[in-house]
Amino acid sequence: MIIIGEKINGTIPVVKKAIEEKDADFIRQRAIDQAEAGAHYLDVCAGTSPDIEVETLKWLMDIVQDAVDTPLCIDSPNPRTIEAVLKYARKPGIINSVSEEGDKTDVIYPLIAGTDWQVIALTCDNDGIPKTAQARIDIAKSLVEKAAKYDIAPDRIHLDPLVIALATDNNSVHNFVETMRDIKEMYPTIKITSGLSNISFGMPLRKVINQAFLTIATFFGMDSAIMDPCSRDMIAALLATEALMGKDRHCRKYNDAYRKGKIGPLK
Ligand code: THG
Repeated sequence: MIIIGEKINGTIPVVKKAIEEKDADFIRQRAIDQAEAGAHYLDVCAGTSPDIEVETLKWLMDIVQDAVDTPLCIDSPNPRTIEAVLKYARKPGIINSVSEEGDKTDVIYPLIAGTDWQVIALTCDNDGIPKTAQARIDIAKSLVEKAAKYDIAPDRIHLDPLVIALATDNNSVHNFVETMRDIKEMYPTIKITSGLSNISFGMPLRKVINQAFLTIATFFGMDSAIMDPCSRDMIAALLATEALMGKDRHCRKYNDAYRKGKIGPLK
């Protein structure tokens, strides 16, 4: 599993406060903690008002890149923000995200053509998130075909089928798995990604639901996850799932994590 650490996001109240107070130490520690926990990319999202989004994102990017070598996942709903901050990235990472909304692909795809940047592509358009798997697949197709025009191959795309809260749509996980299966059939080298916490919105014991979702999605072939790599419970669920799938030879990763105290009860 490719882990995209989610903890530097201005929509999280403690991070919002750190941004407002210019508390670089707090952001730096979150970067170090996530890198040490094994994150492969670090999501950075300003989550602030649009007028200061670019300067906030640059500030976050500089702190993270001074602290760790982990590549960034630059998270903004505004493609022009991404365009403005891309030059501050010291190595290629992931752009989060494009979709069929507005002119997102027209701005982002040319930016990353001929580079090693990857991109998260959301299956939504100007009408929002479609309800049926088929409508999502149609959007995915269009996003991949447009990327191909810029020589952006499917293996650089993390398709995010945007899982809907289970409390809103009882069929949400079935829909996610079906979309994932169909998209992988069309584009075997594409990556499928998801935020893990959307599924449990409005439910108690959210982490229990998120863990079960991570297990199911991993089993059916999800490639990357936007998640909290510092959560021992989430990492335990992930390592257990990979071991159960026969993807962890001699269960070595699982056993090592236990021995090093990364999973299991705190002693
Ligand atoms: N898909 C894509 N990008 C995304 C999402 C997605 N970016 C944003 C979001 N969803 C993923 N990021 C987060 C970040 C934080 C939380 C959930 C999703 C979260 N944090 C805890 C909270 O706020 O209570 C606490 C975290 C902490 O303290 O560190 O729930 O779906 N492409």
